[in-house]
Amino acid sequence: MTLSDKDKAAVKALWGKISKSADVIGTEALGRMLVVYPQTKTYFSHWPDLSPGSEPVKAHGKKVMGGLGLAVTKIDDLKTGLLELSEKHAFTLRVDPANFKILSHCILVELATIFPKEFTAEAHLSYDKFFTAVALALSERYR
Ligand code: HNI
Repeated sequence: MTLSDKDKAAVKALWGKISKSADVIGTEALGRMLVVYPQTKTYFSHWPDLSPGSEPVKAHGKKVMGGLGLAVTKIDDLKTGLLELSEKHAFTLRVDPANFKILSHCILVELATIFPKEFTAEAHLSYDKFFTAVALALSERYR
């Protein structure tokens, strides 16, 4: 998956807005993932409360969006830029990479909900490609 210059520009342009609402988007997307795809709950069974909007969901949503913010700054070399995060998800957390697509989908749904005007089909396409590239970079250390 290669991001064109146009994709990169589209991702960066909308990220300006997204980053201002990152906490809300992260909380909502993570809460949505845990409800719609309950199999993802297994990774967070050590949390006291996995319900939408709970404190751990909020705190973790913030972390995930921080990781995506890092990815935006490393958009020209995601593999290197996300190597440490990949290492962590592969060896310490042992997250099945199939879940990256699931979370990406939930974030896309939130972007469409929160930014109905700005999240055009073109922006959707660029963000879909971006999340695919991020997922691939996060999977780098799995083999
Ligand atoms: Ni993920 C921890 C970023 C997808 C399960 N994750 C993190 C951290 C960041 C992060 C940042 C904090 C790391 C640290 O403490 O050093 N995760 C991301 C990003 C994506 C992603 C950018 C994809 C968009 N993670 C997923 C998915 C799952 C997942 C799809 C499982 C369904 N992540 C975890 C778990 C932790 C985690 C589990 C540790 C959380 C905790 O509280 O123990």
